[in-house]
Amino acid sequence: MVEKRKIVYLGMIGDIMHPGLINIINEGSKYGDLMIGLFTDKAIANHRRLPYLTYEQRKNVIENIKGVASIVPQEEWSYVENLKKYKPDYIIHGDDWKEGPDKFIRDEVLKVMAQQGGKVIEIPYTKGISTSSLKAEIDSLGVTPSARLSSLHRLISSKSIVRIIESHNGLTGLIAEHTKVEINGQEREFDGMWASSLTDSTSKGKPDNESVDLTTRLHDLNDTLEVTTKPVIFDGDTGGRIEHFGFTVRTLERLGISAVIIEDKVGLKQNSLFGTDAVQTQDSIEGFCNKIQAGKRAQITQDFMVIARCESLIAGKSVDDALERCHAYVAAGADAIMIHSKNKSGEDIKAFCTQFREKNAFTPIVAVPTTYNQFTEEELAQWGVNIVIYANHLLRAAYPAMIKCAESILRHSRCLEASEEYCMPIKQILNLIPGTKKQ
Ligand code: SPV
Ligand code: MG
Repeated sequence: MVEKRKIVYLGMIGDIMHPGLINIINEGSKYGDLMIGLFTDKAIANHRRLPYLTYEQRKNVIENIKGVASIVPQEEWSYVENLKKYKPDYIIHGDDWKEGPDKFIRDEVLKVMAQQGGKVIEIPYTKGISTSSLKAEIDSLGVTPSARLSSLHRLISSKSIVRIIESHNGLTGLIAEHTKVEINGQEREFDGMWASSLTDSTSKGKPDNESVDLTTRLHDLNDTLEVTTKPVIFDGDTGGRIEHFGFTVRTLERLGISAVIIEDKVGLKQNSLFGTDAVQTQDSIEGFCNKIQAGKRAQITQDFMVIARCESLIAGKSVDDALERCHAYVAAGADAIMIHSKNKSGEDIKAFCTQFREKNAFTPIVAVPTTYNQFTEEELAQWGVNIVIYANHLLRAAYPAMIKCAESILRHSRCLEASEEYCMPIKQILNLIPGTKKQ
């Protein structure tokens, strides 16, 4: 009787191939038929930045590597589901998972393999080359406008909720790009940036009423683009005159911006969070649909998104009014909708999302929980929200800190106290910006 060949399982992202990975493939294939568990974008998205290549592109590369017998999708970051499904005789992995954020993954694997009578093979980590060091080098080159532009679409389809934070200059761009926390062994970071009209205007000492013109805002957005690779959603205010909106869309696409959000208001725009305290006029459904269509007609890439923002709840109108408008905006071609409210309870947003989803299962919903900030991303995702925007927090955090520092200098007629209490050390600021120091 011919003995059945053993199955050897190797989990892989397979985005950047290098000799260390080829070494594991070679070693693994010595034990039997090597089955690659190829991580899907969805499996990766909550733990790491999305790969440069799509799943299909990665699959195409890996199935052509000598020693690979088969490829199966690994839909979760955890190996457990696939190990139970395919019951491999061996699993092979680099020994670098013994420490750091992947340690809990290893513990799970050891347990399941022991239960199923399989073996875990750990291959010494190949020194001097790793995916993360190659990735850091690629990232330091930046990103092309088209790769940045299309990345928002991929994030929406692979994450339960996409996490966006405002950036109004290069420094806040760096914060949005690089800030990470580790929670229960998982890395968490922001997925992209919001070019907010409120923070763009406020940081110039101007009101948020479209008095800072588009050219100026785009010029300054370049500072964020220069130092980041993540997608940007542009706050397009009302979108301006219908005749101008198509030009705005083309300009944004050329810069590699992924989406513009325009709000259904006309006339002098004021910030939404004034609610009914400011005179603000909503556009007619027909008028706003025409503007959406003008934007969609103008775009030249496939992936750029025109997102329609509904201000009914801000204007004190009903959830039904918002629903009627948003369904019409989607029918006119909006790629996503943003529903806004300044109500602290969040009940109106929850009711809107739930009812919107009854009729429309897929069109992405964007929420800006500035006032109803008690809800977690997980809760918003349960309501049906796909993108959460933290719209003004970096600027709101910086301003009070700067005021305290300025007051302290005035109070003490010197800067000793301010430096000690409110300032980062000089050494830290000198080294804050990557590439400052000459080697
Ligand atoms: C912005 O950030 O400029 C926005 C969101 O449009 S809000 O300020 O809440 O209107
Ligand atoms: Mg705005």
